[in-house]
Amino acid sequence: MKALYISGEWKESGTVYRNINPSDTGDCVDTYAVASAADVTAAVAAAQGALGEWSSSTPQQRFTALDFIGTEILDRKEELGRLLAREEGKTLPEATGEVARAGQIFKFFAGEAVRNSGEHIPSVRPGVEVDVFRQPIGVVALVTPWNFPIAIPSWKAAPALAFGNTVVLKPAELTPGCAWALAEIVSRSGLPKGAFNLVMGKGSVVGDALVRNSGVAGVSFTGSIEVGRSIAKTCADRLAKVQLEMGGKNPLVVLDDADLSVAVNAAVNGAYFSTGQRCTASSRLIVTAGIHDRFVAAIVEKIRSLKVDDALAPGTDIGPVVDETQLQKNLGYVETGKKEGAKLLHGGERLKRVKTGYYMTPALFTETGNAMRINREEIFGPVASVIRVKDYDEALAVANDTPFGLTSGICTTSLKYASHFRTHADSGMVMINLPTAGVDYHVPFGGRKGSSYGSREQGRAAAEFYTTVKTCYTAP
Ligand code: UN1
Repeated sequence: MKALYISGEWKESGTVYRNINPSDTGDCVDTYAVASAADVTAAVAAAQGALGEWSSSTPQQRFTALDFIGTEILDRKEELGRLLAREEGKTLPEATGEVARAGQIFKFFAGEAVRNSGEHIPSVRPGVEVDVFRQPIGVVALVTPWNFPIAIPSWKAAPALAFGNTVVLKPAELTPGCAWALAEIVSRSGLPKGAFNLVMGKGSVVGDALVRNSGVAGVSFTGSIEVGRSIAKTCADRLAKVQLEMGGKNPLVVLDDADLSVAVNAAVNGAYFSTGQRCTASSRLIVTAGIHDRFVAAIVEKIRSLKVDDALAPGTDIGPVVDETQLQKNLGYVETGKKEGAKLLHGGERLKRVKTGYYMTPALFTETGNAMRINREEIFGPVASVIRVKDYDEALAVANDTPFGLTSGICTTSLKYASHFRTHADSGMVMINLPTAGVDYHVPFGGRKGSSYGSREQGRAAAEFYTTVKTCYTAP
């Protein structure tokens, strides 16, 4: 059994979770301890206990610990990539890439720990000096999803620790393996006991107890909009800081003047890679009339060439869906789309492979309207829709007509349209001639409207959430 990590000790539990490989349901990756409410209380108390020591650590100590973690993750990226692909189902190259990104995130925030500077500002009053600096907020709860099981815990934990906070991590129930591996590396990084704690289990039990704990000063959450909304309410009640990254219904606009192969590659990558299980996925392909038929023909040809199979098998392009519940949800949306009058041009069926797993063919709908449920609700699977529009103006209006606003993309060779789109797209991130998914680790990440709440993650913007500003007046 892989244990919980609380106050620098490994703690087993009477209840265990069996981590099943979605590519091969006969393969149990390992068993993981499930935390009780008392474990959550103990983890928060441990994090509070470590706060004095870690918040007063030197930038060099923080750099050394985070750099150690980043180096080990990078050194073990093949092995951890296999674990990730095995527990979550993204392909081995995607999984290894995600692990590398996690390592780079720790390296980046190791640097940020030593660059944590403030400002010296002359006062408007004579003889007074003003200094502005950042301090940690306290104990932070990190509640993370299954689709990026090492990158997201890393992009929350690394800045949290870099700025002197202490951490309780609650990874998704479905993917405890990568979080446990991360905790094991952290346990050898020289952090004080209790500075980083791992509690595993269900969001509705373990996550809920964590978010409600009055010792938690801030909650950073990535997951569904429903859960995000309820976490925000709980945090508002006790005035805790909160940062939410939720869904997307990201548009990729393809204009008549686009380079067809650039557009098709961006659309296929954005819509189907990682089995479409990315909040940054391109699920609405908004295509102008002059290129529509050529684009549809080319994308279908490309989708047909994609190999759906075991995430660990060489040559697999698309791994399985994460579990049966998500697979049923995806297939349900395929039915919904058909009932709404969309044309299912390709895929959308359950697939059998040598090993029993949660496989489905990537689905493409055409002749869809933006008001259809398949174009309004986040599906979180390999299902995309083409929406035909007459021109750029209509494309922009449709792109922005959504309750979400995480990423948006445009494929065009026109500087005029690219530049207009990046100003007017109502989203936190805009991609030009690139997939809407797949972001850098050193720049801000986040969205607008129903996609995000609170300040941005990653890059230097991460300091906004993980620190609180102090303004200090001195009359020497
Ligand atoms: C990416 O597209 O590289 O949960 C990152 C998600 C996002 C991360 C996407 N928070 O899908």
